[in-house]
Amino acid sequence: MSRLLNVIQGESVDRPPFWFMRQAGRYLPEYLETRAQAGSFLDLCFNPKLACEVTLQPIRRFDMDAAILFSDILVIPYALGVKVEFVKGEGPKLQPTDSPDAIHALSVPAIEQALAPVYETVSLIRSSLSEDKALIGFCGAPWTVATYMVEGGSSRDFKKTRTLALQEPEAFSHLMHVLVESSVAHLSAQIKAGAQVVQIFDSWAGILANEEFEQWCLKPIQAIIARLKQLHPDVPIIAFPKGAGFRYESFGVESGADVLGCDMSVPVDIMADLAEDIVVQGNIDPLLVAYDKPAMVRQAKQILDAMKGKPFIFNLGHGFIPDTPIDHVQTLCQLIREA
Ligand code: 1CP
Repeated sequence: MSRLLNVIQGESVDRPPFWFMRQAGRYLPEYLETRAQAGSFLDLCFNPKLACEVTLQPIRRFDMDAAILFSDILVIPYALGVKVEFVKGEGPKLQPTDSPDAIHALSVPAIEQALAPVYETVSLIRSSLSEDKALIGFCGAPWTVATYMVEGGSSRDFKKTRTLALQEPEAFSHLMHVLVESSVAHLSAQIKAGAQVVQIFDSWAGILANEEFEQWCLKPIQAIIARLKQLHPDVPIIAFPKGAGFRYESFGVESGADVLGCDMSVPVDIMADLAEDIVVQGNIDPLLVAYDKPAMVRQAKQILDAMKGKPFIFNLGHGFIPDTPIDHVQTLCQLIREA
């Protein structure tokens, strides 16, 4: 069994398990090579052999305790029939779903068929991965996926999405319903194919106003978790409500998640307190890992020190950025191994 699963199940471990968000990706030369072979980014996501290869690349180099399926949160809109493209240097571009008519035209798709290559990738990874590594599946939280669908891509202020939720609550609720159902089906299919843990990424939870947070971040995630717990009671769930700030504590307890993913705004003493109630994952600043090795070492030691003996998974506060030097990652892994 893997250290990651052991910690989640409350067993003692020799050192904290670790993996990193965006551990596969553009900071690795071998990723760039496979990426160039694959064609478009979505071609890579839907090519089981190549997607399995890029999932395993960081494990070969750094020997983390877990692999995360190589895919993207935007395969859900794709499965819903939305046109999704990844434009070089510009990020994702989607055909906007920004009117009540466009939203009501959406229905929950037959995910297992629509995303069959993803589940084939999961089983290929599981059969290639050693027993002591956990395989993590994932999806985006409904709120975060909805922002990409409504805005038609990344956004600076998310004004269209927040306004739509405010002015067209019925249509927006339908969109969230479709995303909750699709996410349950998608995570469940990943689990059936071999994922042993799943993470729900709410990357844009932090832009919600106080009244909106409960409705559009907490409740949809609670609904997904409650349904998954019925279907797969033994599969642990990590929830990552990025930017949730002072709401982290109540979210941890109320969401029903097994593990609470902390972003880099959460102070280390607060993480230590949170770990009294739930397994905590986090939260070194990926910018330090990329650009300031001495500060990275200091912060890693602080985190390891404060979380020693507690139910804790070492990770970043958000994903690696493409500039991250490989030797900094190696140093970080070494520090964690020696903890
Ligand atoms: O090769 C490339 O140029 C594409 C870069 C890239 C990569 C490597 C994208 C485009 N997605 C991914 C993979 C990815 N995305 C993983 C793989 C597993 C791993 O972590 O190693 C995961 C878990 C995601 C999840 C994802 N995609 C999130 C949630 C996590 C986060 O970073 O907040 C989000 C918001 C996306 C959307 C997305 N995908 C890609 C881009 C450029 C974006 C937009 C980000 C933005 O709006 O700022």
